[in-house]
Amino acid sequence: MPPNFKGAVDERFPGCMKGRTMYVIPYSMGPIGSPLSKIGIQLTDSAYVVASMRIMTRMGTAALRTLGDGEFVKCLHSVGRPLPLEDELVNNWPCNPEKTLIAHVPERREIVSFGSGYGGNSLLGKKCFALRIASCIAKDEGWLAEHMLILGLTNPEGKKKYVAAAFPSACGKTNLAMMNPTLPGWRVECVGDDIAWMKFDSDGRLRAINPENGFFGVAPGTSTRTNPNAMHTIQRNTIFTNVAETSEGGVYWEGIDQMIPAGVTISTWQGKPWKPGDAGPAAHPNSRFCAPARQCPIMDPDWESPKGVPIDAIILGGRRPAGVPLVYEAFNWRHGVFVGSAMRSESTAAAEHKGKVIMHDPFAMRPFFGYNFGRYLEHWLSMEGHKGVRLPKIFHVNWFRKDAAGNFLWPGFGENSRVLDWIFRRVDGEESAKETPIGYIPKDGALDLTGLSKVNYQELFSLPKEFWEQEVREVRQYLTEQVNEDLPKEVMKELEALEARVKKM
Ligand SMILES: [Mn+2]
Repeated sequence: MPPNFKGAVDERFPGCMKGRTMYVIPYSMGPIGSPLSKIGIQLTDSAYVVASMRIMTRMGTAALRTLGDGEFVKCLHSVGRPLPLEDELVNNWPCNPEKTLIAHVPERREIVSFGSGYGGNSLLGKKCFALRIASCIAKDEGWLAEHMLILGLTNPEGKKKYVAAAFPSACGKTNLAMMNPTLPGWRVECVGDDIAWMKFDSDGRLRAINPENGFFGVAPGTSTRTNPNAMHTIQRNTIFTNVAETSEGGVYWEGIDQMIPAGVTISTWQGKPWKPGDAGPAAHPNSRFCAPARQCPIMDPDWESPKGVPIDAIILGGRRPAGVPLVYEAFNWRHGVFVGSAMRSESTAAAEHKGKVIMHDPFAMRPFFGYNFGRYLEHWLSMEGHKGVRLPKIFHVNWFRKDAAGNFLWPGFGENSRVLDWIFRRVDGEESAKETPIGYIPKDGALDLTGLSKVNYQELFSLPKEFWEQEVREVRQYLTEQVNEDLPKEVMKELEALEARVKKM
């Protein structure tokens, strides 16, 4: 812990809630009473936080009863704006940007958050607890706390498997978690859309729970076309943050794909008049819906099962416009851990003029690691050493490859069920793969493309040598610079093996 930490806390907190109500929130991450669940208690001076935590966690007396005299994660939050206000609020948000402090003390199981009302900084059960603190607890206790969705997948014969999947932001994670498959007879059911806590049970099966109780999703781009199940979920009991508002009291955002009825006007997230065609977005690009999971029409019957659901496959992915095929399967667990360490995704750079860049985001955990990334990789590798465990197969997908003209090569959304179908069959041991230098891909005809006319299969799965040479160089540079001497030698060996295979392409 930095020596000035106590000083920084003491400078901010005394008197910071003056004039406001302090709330005490006992809550459970995970179903109440599940051996995989954990309890937290948050203090906050924000009613917005209380209302949102009530949706996102199991809050109240039941959590307190389950806690008894047990251990809990201590969460302290203040917006940092005592009343009466000394200066005017910006955009109606009580916050204190000059003094914002978000700190985690894993060894004391403690979170301190000052000056921000932003979801990730103020709903402390979510990223702060369920990923950063929990990843440390998981390391100590031999399990995994991951930035992954969980879904149940049922084939036309009624056989069911569960998969967990990690994607960086802007890859359609919530859409995949709530997908309506286009492949006839298939069914997807949702266990969670953001976080998975996973632990091997006494039979050696990896069991996962969703520690959350709701969805805190990005609103823009959500529509009845892209995610009808999410649209159904947010019809009631939902908190919208920084979306635009209609004169009828409804909500509006970019990509909502709804006609604005005659006579209805729209005000932006900042309360200014707006009409289609106006400059600037109506809703903030990171505006959110916060809705109870139980309102999702395709929640899995076992989504609250205390023992969790058995995970057969782990899917990793990214937004890769070039070079990375639609799907490939890792050769084995160790190779899969390497694939996770090398995950990259296209994102909009923070500085507007830089445009789009391919960012490294290992396991989609880059902002959420609670401890040293090298140790994290070691922890993943160590799963192989657990006696009698059935390790899930690891896959990598890319829904976002483009052709030379900049058009997507794959239709995505419900059509992604075709990829899930192949993954399902691979997990069942079907001989439907062929080996390539980067992993196994579907052998010719193994991916069901029935009814899809315009897919350029060759281009979708092509592996340009120059691209992969460059990729290896960039991954090596990243791992060397970022992890350095903490990089497990097994991961470096996987990189070198990939380099050698690419050389022979
Ligand atoms: Mn997330």
